[in-house]
Amino acid sequence: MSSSSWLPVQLTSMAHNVDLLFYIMLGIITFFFVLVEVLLITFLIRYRRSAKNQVGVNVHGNNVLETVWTLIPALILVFMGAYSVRYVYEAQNPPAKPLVIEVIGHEWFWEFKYPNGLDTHNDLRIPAGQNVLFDIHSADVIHGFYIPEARIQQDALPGRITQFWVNVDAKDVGKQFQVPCDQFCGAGHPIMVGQMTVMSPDDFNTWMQTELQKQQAKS
Ligand SMILES: [Cu+2]
Repeated sequence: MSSSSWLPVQLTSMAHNVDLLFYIMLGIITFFFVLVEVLLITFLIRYRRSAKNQVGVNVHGNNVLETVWTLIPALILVFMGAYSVRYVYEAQNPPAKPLVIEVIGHEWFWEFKYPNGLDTHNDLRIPAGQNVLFDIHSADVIHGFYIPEARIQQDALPGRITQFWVNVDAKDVGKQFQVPCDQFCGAGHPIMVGQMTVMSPDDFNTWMQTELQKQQAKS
């Protein structure tokens, strides 16, 4: 997966798709911005008031022109909307048999609950090459669970579960990423950052078991 200097690395195929969508939109927007500015400046100079041209032409409108410049933007917006919605559904509907990790927002930390009962604070670990589904909610106020490298965010709401899933490539094993809260949630919001570590599936299972034993020994 490629990366660029001005966006975070692309951790998943979803990140790749989101960036592609972003660049397509940026391209369309840049094209029309330049077109409009060039025409504006050209017309300003060409039709400015001059000695032989003191009074402007009284124009009452042009139905064909107005229909065209309404229809073209409308079609572009419909295209961008349809293109975006596809990815929203894709992000929220995981492929078969995902590993489910429960994500709970607290003032001001992230709690992660793993399938074997292990419970961590701000320490998120995921196995590479597996579909990992996050079941996200909040114990108090609204938080935002955000993985910048996956280009994906869901609000953590009290009393309601939101979801998204990721599948991280095996080449990213050992890498760590920050998982910040991206909804302002009170005085401790800036320090509400979890750490996500990508592990090999074997290491992940071993880690889950050992941590659970440590946790049980303590209680
Ligand atoms: Cu928060």
